Amino acid sequence: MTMPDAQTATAAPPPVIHREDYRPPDWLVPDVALDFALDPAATRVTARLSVTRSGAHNRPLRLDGDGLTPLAVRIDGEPQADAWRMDGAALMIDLPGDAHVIETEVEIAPEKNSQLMGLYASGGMLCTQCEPEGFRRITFFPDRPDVLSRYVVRMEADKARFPVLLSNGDRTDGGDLDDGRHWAEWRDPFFKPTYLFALVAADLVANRDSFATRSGKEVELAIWVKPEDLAKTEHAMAALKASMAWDEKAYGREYDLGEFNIVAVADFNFGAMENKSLNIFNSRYILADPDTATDVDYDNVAGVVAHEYFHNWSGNRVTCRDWFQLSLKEGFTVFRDQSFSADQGSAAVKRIEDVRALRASQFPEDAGPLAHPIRPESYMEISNFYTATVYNKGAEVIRMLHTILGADAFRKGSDLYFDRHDGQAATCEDFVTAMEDASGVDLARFRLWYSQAGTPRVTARLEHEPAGGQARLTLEQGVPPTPGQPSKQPMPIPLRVALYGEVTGQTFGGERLVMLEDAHQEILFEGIGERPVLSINRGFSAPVTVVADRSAADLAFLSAQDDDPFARYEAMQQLMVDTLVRAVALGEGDHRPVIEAVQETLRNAALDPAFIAEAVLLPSESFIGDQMPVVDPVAIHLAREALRRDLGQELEDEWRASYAKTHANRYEYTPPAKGLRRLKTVSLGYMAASGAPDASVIAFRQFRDADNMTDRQGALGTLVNSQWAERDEALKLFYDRYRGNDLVIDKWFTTQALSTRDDSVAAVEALAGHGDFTLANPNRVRALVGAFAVNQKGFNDLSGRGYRFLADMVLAVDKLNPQTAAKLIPPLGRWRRFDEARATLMRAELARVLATPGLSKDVFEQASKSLG
Ligand code: B3K
Ligand code: ZN
Repeated sequence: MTMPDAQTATAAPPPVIHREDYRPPDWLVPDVALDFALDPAATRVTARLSVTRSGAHNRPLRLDGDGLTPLAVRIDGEPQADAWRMDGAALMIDLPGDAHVIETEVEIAPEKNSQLMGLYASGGMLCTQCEPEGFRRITFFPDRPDVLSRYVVRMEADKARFPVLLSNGDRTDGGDLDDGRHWAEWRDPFFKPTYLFALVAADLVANRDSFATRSGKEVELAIWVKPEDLAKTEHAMAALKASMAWDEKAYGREYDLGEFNIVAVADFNFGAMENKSLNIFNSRYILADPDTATDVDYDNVAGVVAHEYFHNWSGNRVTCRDWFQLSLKEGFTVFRDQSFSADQGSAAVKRIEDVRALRASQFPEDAGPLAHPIRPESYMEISNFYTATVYNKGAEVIRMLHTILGADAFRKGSDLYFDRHDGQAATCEDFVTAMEDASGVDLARFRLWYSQAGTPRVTARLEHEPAGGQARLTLEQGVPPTPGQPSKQPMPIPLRVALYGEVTGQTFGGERLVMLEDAHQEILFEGIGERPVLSINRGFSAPVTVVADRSAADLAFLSAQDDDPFARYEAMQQLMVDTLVRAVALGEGDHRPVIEAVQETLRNAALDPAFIAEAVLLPSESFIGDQMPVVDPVAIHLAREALRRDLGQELEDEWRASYAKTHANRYEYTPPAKGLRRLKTVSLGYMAASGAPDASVIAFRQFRDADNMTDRQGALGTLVNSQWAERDEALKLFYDRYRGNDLVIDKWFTTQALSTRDDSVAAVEALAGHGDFTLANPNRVRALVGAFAVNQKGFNDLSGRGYRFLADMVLAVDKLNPQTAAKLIPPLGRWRRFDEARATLMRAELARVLATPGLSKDVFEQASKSLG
C-alpha cells in the first residue's frame, strides 16, 4: 500500500486525460429534443435522445452529468428503474438494441449556479455557457465534441419576466400558456456538438438589422441587450456585418441560417461564445460608445464579434474531434480575426499590437511551468487550456503556414479543409493534411509546431567580406526544454530577412524568405558591396526570440530606415531593451542612442501617428524582466523610469509639439483619429515623466475636458501614477460620473491596480473591501485582481503582501467559480524567474493554496503544476 501524499490526504488528485487515449464514441445521438420548464430557482429539463450504437460492441451508453440527479429515466417510452446506474456523476444505461430513444428528467437551479457554466442566472436573465463541458450540468448527455446532433428545443417561462426566448437555429413555433407563461420552439438543422448549444430567456431589447449574403439570402441580425444599452450596440452591429462580408471575400464562407442573434450578459467567464447562431457575449465585448469605451475597447468589440462570427465555419461547421484539438478552431479563428482587423485599419499597428500581446502572455507561458504545445498531450481540467498558447501561438502557427505556402495556396488549403470536413469533428492533423494536399508542400517537419512547446531561440550572425562582395548569415536555433519535453528537435522557422546597405540605406535585392530548418544553417548573399545591416524576422514571421547582437547604431539605423514597419518598431524596442538591461546590470545606462532614435521617429512627418505612438513606448517591465536571468522588479522599474524621465526632459519640446498637434480634435472613431489620440496620451505620459511643473495641470485638463473615454482614461492613467494633488480628485470625479456603469467602474479598479506608486499593494487590498467589489462577477475580479497580478512593481513587493493577496483571492473565488480562480494563478508560477526571497514567498503561497481542502480540479492543476 502506498501512503497518501499531501494532496491525496484530503482528496485524490483529479485523473489525467491523455490525448493518445482518444477512442471514438460508442454511441451516437443523431437527434435530441430538449424541453425546458424555466425558472431561476428550479428548472425542469426533459431530454429525449435518439441513440444509435456505433460499431460492434456491447458497452453501455454513458451519459455525462455534473451535479445531476435523474428524476426519471425512460427507454423507448417505458419508465425504467433497474436498467441504469450511476458511475460517479455519469448515468450508465445497458441497452439491448442498436437504436433506442432515451428520456431523462432532471431539475437544476440556475440562480445557484455561481460557476457560470451550464444554465445560470445573470442580471435577471437566464443563459447558458457550455464550452467545454457545461452541457453536462444541464442534462445527461455524451458531452464530448465528436457527438454531433440535430436539436429541437422547446422552452417555457414566465412571459413578463422572460419575454424573449432564444435558442440555436430558427424559431419554428411558440405561443402563450396559462398562468402568464409562454413557450417557444427552436430548431437547428445543423449537426452540432453539445458545447455549441445555447439558450437565453430574458427581458431584453434588440438592435435589428439584416445582411444579404453573396448568394442573395437575407439574414436577420439582432443584438440583444438591456434597454438602457441599446444605443451602445451600433459598433458591434457594424462589425458583425463587416465580418460577414469579409468571410465571404477572404475565405469564400457564407452564413448558413436565416437568423443570427447575439446576446450580451454581464456575468461571463470568457470574452464570448460562438454557439451556433446564438452567440453569447460578455457585455464588455458588445457595448461601446465614446463616453464609456476606449479606442482599445472599440477594437476589441470588433475583433471579438468577428472572432465569434468566423467560428461559424472554423469551429461550428467543422468542429474539433476532442479538446486536445482546441487550437484547430481557436488558433485558426484568431488568425482569421487578426487578418480581419488588419484589413479594417492599420495592418502595421495591428501586427505590433498582436506581437506585444503574444510576448506579454504567451512567451512567459512557454517559458514557465505551465508550458504546453498548441496541441496539448494531457490535462486534468480542459478549461485550463484556453490559453495564450492554444489561441495566440496557435494563430502564429497558422500565420507561418500562410507565409510558407503563400496566400493562394493557403486559400486552396482552407477551401479543401472546409469542403472535406464540413459537418465533421476534425483534428489539427486534418488541417495540416488539407494544406499539404492543396499546396503540394511537404509539411512533415512543420508538424513539430503542434507537438513541441517552448519558444525557439534563433541566433543570427552576419559577416561581411567586402573584397568578395559577400555576406554570410549564420543562423542557429534551439528550443528550450519545457515540462515533460527535456529535448527538442529543430523546427522549420520561416524568417523574412533583408540586408540594408549602411550608406545607401537600400536593401540588396529586397526581402527574402529564409527557411531555417536545421540547428545550424548558413546563407550566402552575393553582391554586397557596402557593409550590410541585418533586418530579420520582419513582420514577426515566426514566433521566436531572435538574438542578433546588433549594435546600437545598427538598431538606430533600422528604426529610422527599415521599410517593414514591424521591423522598424522591433529595432527600436531592441535598442530600448538592450539599453535597459544594461542599465539594470550596471546601475546606469547610456540613454543617448534611444533618445536620438525616438527624436528621429517623432520628427518623421511621413509616419502614421499610431505607429509613432507604438514605436516610442518603452517595453513593459515584465518584458524587460523576461530578458534577464533573474528578474529584479525594483531595479527594472527604476531603470525604466530613469529612461522615461530622460526621454521626457531631453525631448520636451517634441512632446509638447506632438501634444499640441494631437490635442485639438473632436471625437471620431476612425483610424487616423485613433492614432492621434494614442500619440496624445503617450506624449502626456512623457511630459509627466519629465517632471514639468505644468504636467499635472495638462493631465487634469485632458481628464476633465475629454469628450471621449480614450482621452479621459489616458489622462487618469497618468494621474494615478503621480503624487499630484489632482490625482484623488480625478479618481473621485471618475467614480461619481460612472457609478453604476459596471464596465466603466471596472476601468476605475484596473487603473488603480496598475498604479506604479509605492502604495499600490495597500490600495489594492483596500479596493477589495470596496462596496463595488464582488467575487461573483469575473470582469470585476479580473479588473482588480487580474490587473494587479501583472503590476510588476506592486505585485512583487518584497513584503510578499501582493502574493498573499493573490492567493487569498484564488481561494475565495474558487469556492464560487473555479475557472476564474484558476486563471489568476500563473503569475505565482513565475517564481523560478525571481530571487530567492521572492521565490520562497511565492512558493509558500502556492503551497498554502494546495493545502486547502476542497480545491477545485481547475485550481489544483494550475497550482500543483506551478509549484513544480
Ligand atoms: N470558444 C469560446 C471559449 C469558451 C471557453 C470557456 N472556458 C470563446 C472563443 O474562443 O471564441
Ligand atoms: Zn474562439
